Amino acid sequence: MIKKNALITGITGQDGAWLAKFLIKKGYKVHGMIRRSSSINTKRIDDIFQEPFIKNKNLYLYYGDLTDTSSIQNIIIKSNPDEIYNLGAQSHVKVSYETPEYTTDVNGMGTLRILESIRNLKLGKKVKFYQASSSEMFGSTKPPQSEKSLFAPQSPYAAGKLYSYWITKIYREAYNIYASNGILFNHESKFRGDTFVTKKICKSVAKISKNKQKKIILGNLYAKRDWGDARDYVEGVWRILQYKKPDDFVLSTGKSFSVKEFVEIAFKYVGIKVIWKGKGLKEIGINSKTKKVIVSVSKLYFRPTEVDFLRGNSNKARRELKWKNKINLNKMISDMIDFELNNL
Ligand code: NAP
Ligand code: F7E
Repeated sequence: MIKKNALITGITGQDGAWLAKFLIKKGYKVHGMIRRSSSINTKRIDDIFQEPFIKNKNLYLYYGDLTDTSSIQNIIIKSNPDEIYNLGAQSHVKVSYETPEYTTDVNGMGTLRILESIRNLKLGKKVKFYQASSSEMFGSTKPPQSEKSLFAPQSPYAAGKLYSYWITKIYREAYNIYASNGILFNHESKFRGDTFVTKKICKSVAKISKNKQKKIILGNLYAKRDWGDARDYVEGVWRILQYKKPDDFVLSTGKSFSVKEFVEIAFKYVGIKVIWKGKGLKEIGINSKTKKVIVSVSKLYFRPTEVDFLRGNSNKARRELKWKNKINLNKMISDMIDFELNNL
């Protein structure tokens, strides 16, 4: 049987790594775009890495960048993909305020560059394209947010993603390209980047429980997010490209928790109960047994504009794709903390 070729941008990131492993298990040949970095950035895919000269390889890596059209075209030609998953992005919302132009170039124009390459190379009939759209595009729109909700982006990150969402739809309709958006709500795992709130909390909780760190300093404790597990979500991403026609789908759990509730669940897992005192920047979390301060708040981690409340409605994906999330929040958090404890 001829193996399908999948090209993944962002293969070194959280979702790229999980998706690559998932597709290889499904029998795909996976091709990934990686960026040159002064320090090695492939740790999440080291377990599936294969030397360049081995026979019957199922993982191929190419240097490229979403800001570099020629590299995108060359990688598409070399990898001859049946499916392209565009997961590459400057994905940190807070950082997008500090690098708005770069973030827009990668997250917005990067998508256009791939779609234009598909069009110029006349691959419209052959290749399926997936765009990693985000619940951040809903911004201040009231929950639950679904495919039918209004978009009201609140950050340069979200605005760039919204451009990509629309250009994906436009190329689908204008040029008859199989191009779909997955509008994914937050999803986490042991592979999450260190500066996202869930990873930061789980890593700190593990260290605090072993007396290797005193406290966690956080920003807005009251933002609510619909957190799912990345392992479930990459399966949904694949299902989106197996659907009978190109379309847009929300993937979410339908449950929402505040950052503060996440902190409480994480500490509970290592046997620590948090008692809260104070308000605003003076709010602190205290270890009920030792009476030591283990959580505090700093304005350093607040954003110029915040998305207060995200909770998705993924009925369409559940009905049409037969997708469901299997890993609940407690299991996801305990897996993330166990990973950090093992690392200590
Ligand atoms: P991530 O861990 O930050 O990974 C981002 C990936 O993009 C990394 O491989 C990174 O490479 C690569 N990248 C960054 N800039 C690039 C550039 N200029 N050219 C080529 N590649 C570049 O993000 P993630 O959590 O896996 O998310 C995957 C995608 O889904 C992103 O597009 C994100 O915006 C979107 N999304 C994520 C979530 C979520 O909750 N995780 C929800 C909705 C949408 P390096 O390793 O070299 O930095
Ligand atoms: O923040 C609050 C922060 O950075 C979550 C990306 O994958 O999901 C992610 O974006 C919430 C926000 O993720 C800290 O203000 C409090 O309200 O983990 P985060 P995000 O901004 O929701 C979406 C769907 C994406 O598409 C993005 O690519 O937590 N928060 N204190 C904090 N956040 C961080 N990072 N650090 C804190 O100390």
